[in-house]
Amino acid sequence: MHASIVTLFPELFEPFLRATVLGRAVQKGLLRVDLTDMRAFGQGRHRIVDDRPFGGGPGMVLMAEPVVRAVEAAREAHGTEVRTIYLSPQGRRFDQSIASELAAAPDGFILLCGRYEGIDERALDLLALEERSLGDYVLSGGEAAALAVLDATARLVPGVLGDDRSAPEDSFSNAQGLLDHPHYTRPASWRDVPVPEILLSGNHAAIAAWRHEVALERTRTRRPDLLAPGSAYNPEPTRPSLTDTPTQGSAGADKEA
Ligand code: 9WO
Repeated sequence: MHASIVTLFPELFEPFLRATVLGRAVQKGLLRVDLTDMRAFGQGRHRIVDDRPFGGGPGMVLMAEPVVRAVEAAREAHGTEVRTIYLSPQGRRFDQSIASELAAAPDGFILLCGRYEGIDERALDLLALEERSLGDYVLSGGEAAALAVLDATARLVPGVLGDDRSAPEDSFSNAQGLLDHPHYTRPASWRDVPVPEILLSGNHAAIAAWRHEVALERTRTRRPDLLAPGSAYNPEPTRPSLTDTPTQGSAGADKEA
């Protein structure tokens, strides 16, 4: 996986890449992370990258020119089709399926981190950026979101996690689109609270069924949106088109993947 981060704070990424499983993945050659310092593309002796907003209002706006030149520089290390994501609360949601796509993208991907009040809209248009949000909250910049995207994608690359099974089995990657089941470890009784008895039974089929049931129940109560029609758990059947030639036994078989 090849990721580039375009940011005014490249130094924020270095300790994270050194201290976590991502650092070992870089060492192993499974992961390449390029950092592009937007400041290097700023104007004048002071490398200025921001200016006051037209129309007034508080704060500063990142100028189009340094942003475009920084992203274009980052793009040179990727293929021409490289997916470039601007992390902002105005974006459509980033989710596990996008993480999987990015982890497997042959040209890699670029993450653009904004600061201040945002980026001049003309830069976003010119670069044909894909704007993505991690959730409905405002940060002081895109860097914390970029770290989350890097972490979510890198752990999907085969060999990055110690145990090959760890990634597919947790929430959302469990293919069923359900929340994870609860976890327990020793001691079997802790402060007088026992572990659910079935987990000590050794009956692996019964344990799998119990985990699925509990996962489904907590998804129902905590995240009913994940079970709604059209979700991964409950895919919308595609309507057969009137122009399709009917084939025997195919009714309802053409669900979305
Ligand atoms: C500031 C703001 C204030 C009032 C109402 C809406 C507002 N939006 C912003 C804003 O988007 N500020 C940004 C700070 C500019 C670009 C980088 N910043 C950022 C990225 N904050 N939060 C994110 C982010 C990215 C991905 N997922 C969640 C939040």
